[in-house]
Amino acid sequence: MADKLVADKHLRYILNLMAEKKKESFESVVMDHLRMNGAYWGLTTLSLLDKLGSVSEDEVVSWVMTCQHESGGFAGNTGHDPHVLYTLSAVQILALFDKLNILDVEKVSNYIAGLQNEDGSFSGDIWGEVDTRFSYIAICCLSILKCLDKINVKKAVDYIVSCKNLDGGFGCSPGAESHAGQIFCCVGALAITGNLHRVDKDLLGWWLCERQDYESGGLNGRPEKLPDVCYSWWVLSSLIMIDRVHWIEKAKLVKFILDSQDMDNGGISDRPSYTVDIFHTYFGVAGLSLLEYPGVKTIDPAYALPVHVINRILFTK
Ligand code: GRG
Ligand code: ZN
Repeated sequence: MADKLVADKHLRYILNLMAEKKKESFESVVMDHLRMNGAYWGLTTLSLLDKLGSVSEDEVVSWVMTCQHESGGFAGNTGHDPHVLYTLSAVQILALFDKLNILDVEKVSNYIAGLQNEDGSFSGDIWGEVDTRFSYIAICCLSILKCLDKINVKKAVDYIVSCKNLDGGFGCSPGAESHAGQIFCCVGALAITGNLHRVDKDLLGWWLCERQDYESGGLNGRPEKLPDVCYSWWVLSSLIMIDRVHWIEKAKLVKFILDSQDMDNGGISDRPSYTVDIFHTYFGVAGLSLLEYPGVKTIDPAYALPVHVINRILFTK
C-alpha cells in the first residue's frame, strides 16, 4: 500500500531506462521502432516532475533530428520509416525543450497535411491505415506548429463526428465500438479546433464515469475490461475537456495509481502488483497531474504537454 508518489524513485527508473537504451538492451532492440514514443513518455514525465534538467538536452534533440525523413515526417528511431505517431512525439519533445525553432515547419506540416484524405480523415503514413488517432495527431501537431490552415479543418471535424456512437463515445472509424483511447483522440481534436459543442457531453460523461471500478477505484477503457492506470489519462482528460470530471471519485483513483507504483525500484504498472513500464509510468503521473496531485506540474488535457509549455508555444510568441 502506498500513500505517496515516490517521485525520486520514478526519476531514477526513467534515467536508468534511458541509459540502458543507449547500451542496446534486449528490450530496446525489441521496442526499437517505438523509441520516439518512449522518449516522449519519459521526458514528459520528467517535465511534470520538474526534472527535465536531469537529461542532456543536446543529446536528445540531436537524436530526435536524426529520425527525420526526407518527406518531413519522423520515424520511431534513426533509419526507420516515418509515421504521424512518431512525428507528434518528436514535435512534442522539441516543444518540451523549447526547440521548435530548429524545425523546418513547412516540411513537417506539409508531410502531415499530405496525409488528409478526401473524406477529411487522416492516414498514419503512406501505407494508408485510417484511424481517428491520426486525425487527433494531425490536428494536435499542426496546432502546435500553428499550421492548421494547411488542412481542411471542417472536413476533419465532420469525419470525427461521423465516428460518434449512440452511447456518446467515439471509435477508430465510423461504426466502430467506443473506446476510451479513441474518445480522448476525438474529444481532444474537437477541443483544439473549438468544436466541443459537437460532443453530447452528458451522454459521453455518463459513459466515461461508468469506467470507474467501484472496488479498486481504477478506470477501464471499455465495459467489462480490467481497470488500468493508462485510462486515468484517456478517460480523465476527456472528462475534463467536457467539464464532467466531478462525476468520478477522485480520491479512489489517486489511491489506485499510487498503489500501482513499484515502491522499491520506481515506475508505475497497469494495476497494483503488475510489472512497471514507461508507458504506464507516464500515464500514471499524467493522471495524477489531472487530479491536481501536489508536486506534479499541470498537464494540458488536449495537447498532452505541461501547461507551461503550451502557454509558451501558443500564447507568448
Ligand atoms: C499524445 C497522449 C498522446 C497520444 C497520441 C496514439 C494516440 C495519440 C492515442 C492512442 C489512443 C488509444 C487507442 C489508446 C488506447 C491504448 C490501449 C491501452 C489499448 C488497449 O486497448 P484494449 O481495449 O485493451 O485492447 P485493455 O487493456 O483495455 O483491455
Ligand atoms: Zn494500459
